[in-house]
Amino acid sequence: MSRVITVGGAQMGPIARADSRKAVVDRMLALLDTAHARGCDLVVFPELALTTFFPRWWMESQNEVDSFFESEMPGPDTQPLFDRAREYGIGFYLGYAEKTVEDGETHRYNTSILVDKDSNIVGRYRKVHLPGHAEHEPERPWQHLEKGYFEVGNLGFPVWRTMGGVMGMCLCNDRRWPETFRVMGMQGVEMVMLGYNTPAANAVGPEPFHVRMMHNHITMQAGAYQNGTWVVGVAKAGPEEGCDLMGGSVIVAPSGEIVAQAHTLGDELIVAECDLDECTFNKTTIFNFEAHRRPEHYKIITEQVGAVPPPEE
Ligand code: CDV
Repeated sequence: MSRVITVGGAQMGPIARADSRKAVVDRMLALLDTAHARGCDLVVFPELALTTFFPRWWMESQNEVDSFFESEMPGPDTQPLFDRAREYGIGFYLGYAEKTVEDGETHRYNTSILVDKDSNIVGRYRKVHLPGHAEHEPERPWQHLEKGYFEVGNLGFPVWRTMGGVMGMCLCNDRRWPETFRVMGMQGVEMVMLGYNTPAANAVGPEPFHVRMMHNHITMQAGAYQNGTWVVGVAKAGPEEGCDLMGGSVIVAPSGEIVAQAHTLGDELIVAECDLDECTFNKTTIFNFEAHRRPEHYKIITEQVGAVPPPEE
């Protein structure tokens, strides 16, 4: 049986702070229409796809922060997305800010869900590597308050057997950490989906755009190659409320090669036919974990957080 999944990376251009959920969902529906016309089985939307990237503002009012969160999924604004996707028989990945009550306590996560072709939510991931800072840092050109507005995800990096393959998810900054991909690789992942919001410039120091874009791509290419998996990385792009987001969405083959790449900073669908059987070559040769891994030498990775150089002479 064929294990080819036609995947659409639904890059999104800027979302203004004042944009309604309906306006954003209408754009996503248009991307779904294009995906349907191009024969997609699965569409990947960005991180925090339903709103502007709100952690760039310091907000003192929790009510104001909460206006960017969803407390139900699907809710009235997002139901059309689920309905249209089911009509087309398309699964999707969606990043959004999740507000949830667990054991009587309210929690807020930077979340993605995986929705199958029947519009059932089959997977949920909560971002583990939250970048930025928790307090207001007025000297920055823009804030990055993910550590203030979200809790660290509590679900680890699970994978799900669905849509004919082994599917995994992560979000933005997670892609920079090889542990993200390896933990999913250890569960046989065949496609990792991730959305991101990455500024074109570094807020805290000089870093050329081309270097930042290289980091964006090499991390995903390395994750793909070193674990023998497809990686679908999808950006929010373009000038958003005074912050330029880099774009550069890609679909990466298990070889590490980029097979599709966005060329705009707007709403754009990139498409690739992803044969999950292509994962087998790396997984059974150079990265045959069973044959070659040496976990007895890796303990420091899970037992220690920061780097500890040897004492100076
Ligand atoms: N949304 C993010 O996680 N953004 C981060 C920061 C560091 C820009 C990123 O890794 O792209």
